[in-house]
Amino acid sequence: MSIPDQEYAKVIENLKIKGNSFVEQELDIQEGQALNFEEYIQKPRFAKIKNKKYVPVWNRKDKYEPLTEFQHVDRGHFADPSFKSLLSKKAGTQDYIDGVQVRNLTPKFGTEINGVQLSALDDAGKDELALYVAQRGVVVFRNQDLKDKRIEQVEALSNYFGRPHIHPTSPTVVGHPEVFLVYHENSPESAVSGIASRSTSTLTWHSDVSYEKQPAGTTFLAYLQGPSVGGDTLYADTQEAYERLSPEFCKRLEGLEATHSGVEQVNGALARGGVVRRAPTVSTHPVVRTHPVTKRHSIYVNPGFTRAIVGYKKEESDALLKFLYDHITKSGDLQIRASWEEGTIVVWDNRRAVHTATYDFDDVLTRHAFRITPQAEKPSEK
Ligand SMILES: O=C(O)CCC(=O)C(=O)O
Ligand SMILES: [Fe+2]
Repeated sequence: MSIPDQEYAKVIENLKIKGNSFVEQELDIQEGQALNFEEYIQKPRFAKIKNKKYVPVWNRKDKYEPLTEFQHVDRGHFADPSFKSLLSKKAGTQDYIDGVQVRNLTPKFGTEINGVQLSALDDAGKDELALYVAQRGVVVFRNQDLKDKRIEQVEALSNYFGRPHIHPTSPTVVGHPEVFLVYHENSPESAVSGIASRSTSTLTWHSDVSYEKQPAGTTFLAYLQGPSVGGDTLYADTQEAYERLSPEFCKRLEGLEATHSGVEQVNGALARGGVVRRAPTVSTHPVVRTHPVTKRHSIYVNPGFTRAIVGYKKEESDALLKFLYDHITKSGDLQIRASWEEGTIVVWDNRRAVHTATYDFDDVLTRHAFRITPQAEKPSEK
């Protein structure tokens, strides 16, 4: 169900009334004559940003129609499971060539790789990446040069794995709305102290854009700068979480569906005078989904966007979701934490891994990363 047009018009009207409390007028990059990106990136607000190509923009003029359905064929289907293009195994052996280091972070979930350059992968390597990430859930690649390449190359990578998603509310890169930015700066709105004053924890577990009809699949987050320590991203394995449930409990979940909502995210953007590019969506997805390539099941609910179990009374829905969230987010033995360095790219499969940023660092810092978010198939239980 998407929000009807009249509702959307009200939302936009509200935005105009609220004005620009957080995103000042000068941050509106207009098309054509008003665009002067050179001046914009020199603003004192952005002085601490190292990679000016990725300076955040919030363009109020960007408006998009509701997303349409498309057919997704996962690249993992085409992969050579020996991973010889991705990991450059020596012909006929299980050994990696010199310089490629592969270290599993836990037995079943998460791997760190050094010595593979994602920007240089050929199509066979990219297909293997899709499969490898599906099999490991999260893969941390160090020393990546993608941030120094043309943004067109970043977009092409996104396009390869699915349909690049344009986020309804997050900052983007001028001229490249498919590039999603994580941007934390020392402003009252984003300060860690602000978050900490509202909540005892800064964690916000979610699977990216699960409110879309076809949510994210193989997803990349590339780090540009941030604290020397802290700001790790936590990931939890919802496939392992499913496999730990009793057969009786799995039967209870069979056939259940849940609603996922993007409305609150849009309302949050409106409340701070932010950008809304598209009317928010609410989708219904199975509680257990099957990965199209690995055929493994995972629990597809998350505290960030899931709202209710379809057909359950409120108390029943709240109780079941609370159990599933606790099981996933409090089981440290199915989680990893990814630490970041300039040039780290983490690739994860949003069908399997839920994640959260951590705001445990000094709030005077700029934390800056870009994400590409290819949309995948409509979640399906079978
Ligand atoms: O900032 C982070 O650590 C993660 C942000 C996030 O949730 C994302 O990029 O999908
Ligand atoms: Fe996320």
